[in-house]
Amino acid sequence: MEQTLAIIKPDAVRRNLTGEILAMIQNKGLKIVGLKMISLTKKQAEGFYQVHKDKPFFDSLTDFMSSGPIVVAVLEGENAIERYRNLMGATNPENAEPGTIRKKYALDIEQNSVHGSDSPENAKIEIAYFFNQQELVG
Ligand code: IDP
Ligand code: MG
Repeated sequence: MEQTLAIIKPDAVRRNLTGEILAMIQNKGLKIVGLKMISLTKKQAEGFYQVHKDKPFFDSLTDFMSSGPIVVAVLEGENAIERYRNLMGATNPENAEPGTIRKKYALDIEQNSVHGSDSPENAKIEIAYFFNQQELVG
């Protein structure tokens, strides 16, 4: 069993897509074992996206991620990281496959509706950024 961190980003929460995106996740057989809605400060968004701090889009990305509520979820299942990345689709929605969340809902390469961890190491770090053990069901 593997766990991964999913985020429904402000562009999607704002458009009332939370339920539809969670349904797409559950329909793929991924189990939600942690879930909450929060608002990130600019500093918290910068902390989460530290790996991108030298990218030209860092300031704009962290403004966007702190522009409104997000929904953070921990997903569990066999091969959950890769399965959820496949469901999300490519970073740029223009390159995303039909049937993916980003193809369906993303507005552009930045406001692309969802986040997902990209490796077991990062999943652990990202889950711990938002959840303590008591907030995850067994
Ligand atoms: P990922 O979310 O598919 O893993 P990353 O390369 O890790 O993509 O980038 C993190 C986030 O930064 C993306 O989801 C997107 O919101 C934003 N981003 C990535 N590349 C660009 C870009 O070229 N311009 C603007 N925003 C970008
Ligand atoms: Mg990434």
